[in-house]
Amino acid sequence: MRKTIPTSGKNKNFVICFVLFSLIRIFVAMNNEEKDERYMRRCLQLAANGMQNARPNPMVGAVIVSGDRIIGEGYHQRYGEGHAEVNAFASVRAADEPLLAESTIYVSLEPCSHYGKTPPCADLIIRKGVKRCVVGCVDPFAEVSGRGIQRLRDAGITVITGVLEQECRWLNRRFFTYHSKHRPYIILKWAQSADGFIDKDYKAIQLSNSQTQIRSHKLRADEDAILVGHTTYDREHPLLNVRYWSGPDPKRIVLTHDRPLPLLIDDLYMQGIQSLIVEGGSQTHQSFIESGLWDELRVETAPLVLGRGTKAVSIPANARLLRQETYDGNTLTTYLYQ
Ligand code: AOF
Ligand code: ZN
Repeated sequence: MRKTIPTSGKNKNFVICFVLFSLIRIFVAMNNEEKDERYMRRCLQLAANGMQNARPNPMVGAVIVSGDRIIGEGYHQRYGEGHAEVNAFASVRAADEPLLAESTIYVSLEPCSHYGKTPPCADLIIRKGVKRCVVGCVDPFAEVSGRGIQRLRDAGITVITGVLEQECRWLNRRFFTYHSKHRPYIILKWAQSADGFIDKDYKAIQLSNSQTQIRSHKLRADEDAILVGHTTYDREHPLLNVRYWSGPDPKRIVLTHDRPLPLLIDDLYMQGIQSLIVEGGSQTHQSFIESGLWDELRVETAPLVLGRGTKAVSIPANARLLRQETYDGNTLTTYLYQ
């Protein structure tokens, strides 16, 4: 026989209140999460403006929010100059300064805790008296690496971490690879025919079109160094500079037998080079792949059948397709190491 527990009117009211209260809490939490992501997206948008000029520093964006209004925003514009947080605070109007005590600062990278070219941003945030800080990702730089977040918490600021973490790390993939793997971010890049040859009868042939050439030159302007094997160098004497885009030329490197790959990569690390494009040929690509020294593959495929020549390397089994784009008949496929 089933027993029923008698529920008094008071108890019923209590249960209803509890359920309502829990629902409101869930709703508020979901709303906060959505809001945090929205403002972190704005940080990422701002940060990306630092491409080219911020390096070797990371690209960082910061947004200061009071209620539902952005009262300040900024990004790290140029190496050696103010960090994102400094620029965001500087943009707050005098009339809005009193709102800082009730505000949240969003930053795509952990605020720094060290004296570099500029004083610690964590101290600035504490001095400005904001009550909450939302961080995209932890700074991998050994001098910071969690200390900025700790300093904010010790000062009684509520710190939320890991909002859009993957996107924040992806934006600074060169900086992250450099500081955590102690080597540059490596992009292997080549152009091939539809039947997988990188030249025609072992002689160089133009496979890119004018649109993909522009993209290649933008890539050169965005990365620190570019490398070719000695065979390609002797055969083609490539210029490897930026001509169809604007920006700095990458440092040019030729891979020779007298410098084994691990030594060369160590050397680039010591020189502070955070990213490297490897343009080939196939033997050079093969040695990078065999050593597991790559992060990204960029393959351009032209709609041509060549039949004979040097074969492009095969896409390794651990490559994950990221995207495919077509420019005037040529396909650009990007893969990531996984
Ligand atoms: C931040 N906000 O906007 C950036 C940070 O030599 P400095 O003073 O410019 O410091 C460079 C280091 O500061 C850099 O390696 C990285 O760890 C951090 N970058 N930190 O709080 C920023 N760009
Ligand atoms: Zn800083």
